[in-house]
Amino acid sequence: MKTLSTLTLAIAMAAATPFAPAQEGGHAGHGAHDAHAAHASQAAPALTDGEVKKIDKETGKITLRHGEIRNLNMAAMTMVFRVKDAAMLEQVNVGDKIRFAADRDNGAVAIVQLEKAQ
Ligand SMILES: [Cu+2]
Repeated sequence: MKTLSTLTLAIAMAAATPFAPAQEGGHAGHGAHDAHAAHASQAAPALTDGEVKKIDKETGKITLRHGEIRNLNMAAMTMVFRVKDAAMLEQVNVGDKIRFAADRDNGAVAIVQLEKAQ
């Protein structure tokens, strides 16, 4: 069962891959990002504590060990998230303690807010 769902996911991701290469070479010009400028006025889900385990800038994904995410009904675990804005990945490093908000974005879970924990 686990193997099957993993395989299905792999196929789904492979099918979606044409997205990623379109970004190659497009990473110039990332200047000074103010980590706090992204605090939007929209009502965001409550922040969850996490720790960065891995960052994949190529695919816009981040692996987090996270606490309970109440708005997603998700228990604490380590998992890979997609980030809504790739610039979020520039703000953190592996090993950082963070606070983040994840929500469903077109049916898939994505990190919609990310900040370093102080
Ligand atoms: Cu999770």
